[in-house]
Amino acid sequence: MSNPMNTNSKLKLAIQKSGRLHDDSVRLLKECGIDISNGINKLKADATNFPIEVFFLRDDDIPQYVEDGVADIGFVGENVVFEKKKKVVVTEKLGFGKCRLSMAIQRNEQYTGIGFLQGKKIATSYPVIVSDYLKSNGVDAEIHEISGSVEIAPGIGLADAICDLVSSGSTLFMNGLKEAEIILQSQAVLIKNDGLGAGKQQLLDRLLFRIQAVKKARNNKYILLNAPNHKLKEIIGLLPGMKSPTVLPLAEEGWSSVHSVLNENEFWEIIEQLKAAGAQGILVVPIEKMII
Ligand code: PRT
Ligand code: ZN
Repeated sequence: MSNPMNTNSKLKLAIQKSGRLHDDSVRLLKECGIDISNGINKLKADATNFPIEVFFLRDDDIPQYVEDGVADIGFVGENVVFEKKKKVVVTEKLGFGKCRLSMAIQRNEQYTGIGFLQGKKIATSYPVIVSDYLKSNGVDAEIHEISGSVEIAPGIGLADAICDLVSSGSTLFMNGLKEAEIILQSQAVLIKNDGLGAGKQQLLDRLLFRIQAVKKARNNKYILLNAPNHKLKEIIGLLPGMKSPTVLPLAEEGWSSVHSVLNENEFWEIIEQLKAAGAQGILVVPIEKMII
């Protein structure tokens, strides 16, 4: 039996030191019951209540550290994983850091399809993804790699188009650009080293179990409602639930309380149907963890 306090038996996790993914990465760990609150501003931190050691790194470096086994796993944008092409395994989508990598052109130009880019100059921080994309579409264009403020390139005459990450679209808008083509959708993912040993894999499975419970809970709501007994069958028919809903008699004769779980995507539609079917006193409660 290995000593659980031995560093080698700890799962080494790399997360972004600062930037857009940092807070959500720490929050996800916290929601998984893993506390690293003393470690902020350090290079690494130990969790107090799970055999995990957290490294704080630049997002661009995370795939390399995971490939080399310096870290066993990492939380990083899928866009970075595709760009770096390291030998790592994408294991789980984490549900935050959502964005898309898009081609954008000046607003006053008319986009005529991917052929528009033929012979043009494209500024980007993602030269590998962009070059693969152009190649697979049979387009020959010049790629200018720049590491930041890509959106200003067309305005200063450095490029005809850019390829950059977009979330709200306001950066493009403020720079007189418009989105022309989405190249990929991205979000933060958990990557793991390709040759993780059995002990580490066991720890990762425990962590993944928790992450999945947190993700499911985020996407679902607990719902309680009162229903007249003669409408129960119709109301229960509207509820997907985990198995069948819980039905309890109310003190008032002829009424029952119904408890179930609703997915966020179908939530409002089902609530409307429940009301129309005679449900009353509908309560919706967030779920902290969901294990099914
Ligand atoms: O210091 P370090 O190298 O670690 O960080 P970084 O500056 O390279 O990355 P950071 O913190 O900006 O982004 C980290 C990750 O967050 C990215 O790799 C993506 O996976 C994810 N992400 C999600 C985003 C965005 N959304 C995003 N909108 N990364 C960058 N942006 C930028 C984009 O480049 C553009 O400048 O935000 C601007 C566009 O945003 P909107 O809302 O105006 O469209
Ligand atoms: Zn970076």
